[in-house]
This record gives sequence, structure tokens and C-alpha cells, in this order.
Amino acid sequence: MKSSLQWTTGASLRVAGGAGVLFALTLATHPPWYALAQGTQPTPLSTPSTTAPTATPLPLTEADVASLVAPSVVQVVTASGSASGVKVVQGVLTNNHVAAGGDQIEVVRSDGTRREARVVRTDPLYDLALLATDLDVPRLDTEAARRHRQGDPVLAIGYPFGPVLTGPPTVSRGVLSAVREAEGVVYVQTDAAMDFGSSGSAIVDMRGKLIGVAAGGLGLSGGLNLGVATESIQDFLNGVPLLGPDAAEPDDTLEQARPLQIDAQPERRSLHIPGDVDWVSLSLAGDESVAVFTESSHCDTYLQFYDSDGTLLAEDDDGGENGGSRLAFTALEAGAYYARVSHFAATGICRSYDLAAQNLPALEASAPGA
Ligand SMILES: [Ca+2]
Ligand SMILES: [Ca+2]
Repeated sequence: MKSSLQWTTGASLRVAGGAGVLFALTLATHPPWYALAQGTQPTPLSTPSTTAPTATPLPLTEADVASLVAPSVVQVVTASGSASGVKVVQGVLTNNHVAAGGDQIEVVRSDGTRREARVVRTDPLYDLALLATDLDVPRLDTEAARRHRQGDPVLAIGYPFGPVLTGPPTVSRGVLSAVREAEGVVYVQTDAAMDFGSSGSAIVDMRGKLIGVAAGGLGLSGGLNLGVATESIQDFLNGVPLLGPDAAEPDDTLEQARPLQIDAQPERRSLHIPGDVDWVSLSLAGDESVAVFTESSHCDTYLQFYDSDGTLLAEDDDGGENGGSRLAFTALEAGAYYARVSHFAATGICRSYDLAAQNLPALEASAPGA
């Protein structure tokens, strides 16, 4: 999973290698995304079950579930278009890629009643946003996605093509194709039909419990749709950082720097919270030249080089996303030197990046700051 799916800004999924781009489910106006919404319950989700999943009985028909869930699903209208959202106890859940950057957000019931909404919390890595509104909408209860079996029936209820399909939300039916985890986020996969504007739709089980919030689709068949599972929704609502500290933590100050071996295999690290910085030290001989690298497939690392007094000697950035940084440096005198890695954006998080140092022929390096 990790090798095949990557969430980028939350608006789209990409197949590793860049060949197979999927589409994001966003707003209904015309493409970019469709929303998949689901209703969750106020009660805390149970820990993902490690025991054998229990078969879910089917006490309700699809029509029963639709009538139970539909009132909790809203259309989410922004300047970019329209998508979907679902009311849970904490507020209206939709996708980050729906709400991000929206100065004006409105939520609309099926009867056309609309109210302004504001973003309470948003997270591009979970691709979730929580909206607050005084629109009166019943909340949905949630159920852990992993308490269901692969193949269990599910419904998706949302507002695909909201500006076109007026009136009640659209109900579509499918199965729980799989529950997957990619880079720390748990997803439900379903073949229930979704399209532009389905982003933020509720994916519910046959008891009308929210098991995921639709976020995007993969491929061209239309049958591979993904929603953020309630396991990750609960973490998002609880403010749980998606990433834990990397193995080198604590390394947030020059004094905490861990030695970086030159010409060793790259070290895998993360910037697990906004503002995380990672320091490493290098022991260099006089006139020794090294290059320090960072490489990440989806975040913008910022690399700086210091002497032992904390004087900045060189700095660089990767010039944009999806690249790496490289600093070449020649030590004028033997001693300890320090590299500092941060995210180019103050609020940025880096799921993973590689850090390495390589010895260079002297002529190849410069001596910035000398
Ligand atoms: Ca770190
Ligand atoms: Ca750190």
C-alpha cells in the first residue's frame, strides 16, 4: 500500500511513479473533486480490532439506512464548487481538499436551508476538515471500519454534482472492498459509485453507522473509491499527530544533534509535527569536502549548515515540492559541523525524508560563507 498509493495535498491520490493519476473527489460543480460524506457517532471509536471481525447482521434495508443517514449529510459549497459533508457530534466532517482555502463555506440541507460554516480543524495529511455551523442537522454515529468484513454491504450518501442534482442527496450502494492503511491513515475502499462532489460523502454500514468519509478515487473504472476510515477520523478529531517522532528524536537543537555518518546509507526521518527540526553533526577534517542531501517524494525540506558556534555557513532549499536539498561544503578547519533540516513551510509536516552525507573531491565543493 505504501509503495503504491500516495496522498499528496489531500486533493489527489497518485500512483507511485506518477503514471497512474487518480482523480480526487471534490466538488460537484465541475471537477476537481467530489465529496464523500459519512456520519459518525459521538462515542469514541473502539480500538481497531485485532480479533476476528464480526459479521454485521443486516437488520435494515438500503431504504431504511438511506432514510436514517440522509438527513445527516449536507452539501458543502465553497468558492471552488460544491461537495459533501456529514454531521457527527463534533461538527460537520468533510475533506481538507474541500474546505482548504475556502473563505466562504456554506452547508446546505436537502430542503435547501443553508448556513455559513467555519473551519474548526483541518489536516491535509488526513485530508479531513471539521466545520462548525448552526445548521440544524442530526448527527451520525460512527463505527470502526475494521469491525466490518471485506465484502460487507455499504452505502455512500452525498451530493455529487450538487449544482445539477438538486434535492435529496444521492445514495449509491457497494461493498466494503477493503480496509487499508497507507502512511498512517486508515482507508475504507468501496465500489459504491462516486463522482465529482462526492468528496465528504458518508460511507455507512447497513446499520447506518458512519465508517468513513469519502475522499477520492483511483483509476478509471469508478469502482475504486477511498474514504478516510473512522479510525483515522477519530485520531483527526482528537488532534493526534499523524506521525510519531523519528528514531533520532530528540534532535531538535544543535546540542542534541546525532552524528551523521558520511558515505553511509541514507537515514529515514520525519518532520512529525509543524515546527519539528532535525539536527545532525558531522566530524570533518581540514579541507574535507562533503555534500549533505535530503530527499523526499512529497515534502519540501529546508537544509542549513552550521559551525559549532551555531554560525550559519550555508543554506539551501529544494526550490519547490517533491525534490531534495543538497549542500556542498568544504571545512576550512577540522571540527564538528552541523546540519539542520526543517520544513520550508512553517506549518509543514514531512511524512518521511532521507538524509545522507557524501564525501566529495575537494574541487567539487565550495566554502559558502568563507
Ligand atoms: Ca524528526
Ligand atoms: Ca526533531
